[in-house]
Amino acid sequence: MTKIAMVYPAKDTIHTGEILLYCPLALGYLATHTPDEYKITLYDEYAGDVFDADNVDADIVAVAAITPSITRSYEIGKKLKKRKIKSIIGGAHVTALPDEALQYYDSVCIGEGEGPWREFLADVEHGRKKDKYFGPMNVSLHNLGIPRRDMCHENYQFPSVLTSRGCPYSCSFCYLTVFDSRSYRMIPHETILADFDAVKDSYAVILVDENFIGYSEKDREDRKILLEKMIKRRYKFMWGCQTTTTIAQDQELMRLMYMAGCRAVFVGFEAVDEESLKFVRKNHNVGLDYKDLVKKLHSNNIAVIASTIIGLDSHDRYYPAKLIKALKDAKVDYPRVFFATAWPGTPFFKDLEKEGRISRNWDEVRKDMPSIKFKNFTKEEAITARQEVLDAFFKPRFIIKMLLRWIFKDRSLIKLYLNMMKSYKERDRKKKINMAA
Ligand code: B12
Ligand code: SF4
Repeated sequence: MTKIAMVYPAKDTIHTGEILLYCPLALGYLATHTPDEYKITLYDEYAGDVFDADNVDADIVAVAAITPSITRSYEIGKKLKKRKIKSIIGGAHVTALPDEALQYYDSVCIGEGEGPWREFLADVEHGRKKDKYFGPMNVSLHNLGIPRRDMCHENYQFPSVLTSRGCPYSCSFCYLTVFDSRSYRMIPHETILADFDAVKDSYAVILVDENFIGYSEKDREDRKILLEKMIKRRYKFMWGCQTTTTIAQDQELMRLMYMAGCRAVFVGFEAVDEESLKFVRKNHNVGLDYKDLVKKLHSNNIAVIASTIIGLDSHDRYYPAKLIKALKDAKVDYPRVFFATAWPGTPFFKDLEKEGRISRNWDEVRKDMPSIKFKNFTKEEAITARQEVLDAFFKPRFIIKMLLRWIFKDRSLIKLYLNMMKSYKERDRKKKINMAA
């Protein structure tokens, strides 16, 4: 029997035993598209596994990598090449930089993985190999199937589910822009429902679609039908998803989302001024009234997590105060503040590269660390600016205000919050026991 090792590498395994929120799905989908005669073993280093490339007993190794784990991925690839173990790597980073990856791996998957993976396995079987396997992001998802759930490490707190793929927009900073012909496609309802059935005992589920509601009236009508089917099935879990700001235009959609269990949406605000929005090509947010958007979601009992960026060229030292005010005025429940980050292959990366402002120290290219040369901030100033925004929200007064907002409306989010606190305590207890041992 051919043995396959599937790996999510991580720079370090410091997350061992920690609460990890939601699981990645790439390898779960590839496992579904692997014929039965292969034996698959999962190594998720982010969740605490250690992949020992020097000694692993495998015929094929498949690696799913993101930018901050790429150095570790290449370290693994080097060892596999030495041992002549067949290897392939995929994900956004290597889709942008396939030739970099080919220095360490036999093959690289550019784009969506299921088709290329099947092709790669067939090639290995016939003693052939291609350097680059292409997976266009416009193929039908009718035969996608559901991801193998045993490929989701038990350390993750919540399962992820995907109900659609792709996004036709081109925000300049977005990692997805490296995928060619990335059309928005919905997964067939019966497949999604089978996937929901597989995770239905979870307390909460995270939908990792780029945008759950789609991009047209037709997409939204499809979503409504899906939501009605979910309501009929009476799932008990609550869920959250990512969505664009257009959600507020559709009252019926928000109502059905709540009825189907949605309690929070992660919305890409990105910026609160027109210049920045135009700079990142987030044109659909220009002129938008964030207060009205949040009000409409709140009136449907859906909480709002606002994703924002700090450190764009249009941001000066007054921007943090402006951002705090706008987010507070809008009454967002939870802000996420990320540093402007240049993911390889994106328009933002290409522009900054010409100006010598990007970092190729991939370990540090992540959204919670400054990695580019900002126009108006030093790295230290950018860190202070981000902290200023976070401090404005994560103080007891704000948290109590936010909790009070929900206590009389819908308590499921508060329950989730308490549930997570319980898990964190359990984690600390386990850590103490481990340390004592
Ligand atoms: C789940 C998730 C997590 C989880 C799990 C992380 C983990 N174990 O790696 C949590 C919440 C813990 C997390 C954390 C972080 N994440 Co995260 N996360 C995601 C998320 C939301 C979903 C990933 C997913 O399952 N997608 C669905 C699958 C099906 O798509 P896919 O991964 O692209 O895989 C397809 C193809 O790329 C290809 N493919 C991928 N791998 C392979 C391998 C082979 C062999 C083949 C053939 C094909 C192939 O085929 C797959 C199927 O078609 C994505 C955003 C998104 N919507 O994708 C961000 C994302 C992957 N995360 C990202 C980042 C930056 C992080 C953090 C570093 C955040 C930070 N602080 O900056 C941390 C640290 C992660 C780490 N490993 O060190 C970035 C990566 C950007 C990049 N260029 O690499 C993303 C894209 C979000 C973003 N827009 O910034 N994350
Ligand atoms: S940021 Fe969101 S809307 Fe913009 S291209 Fe990426 S997925 Fe699409």
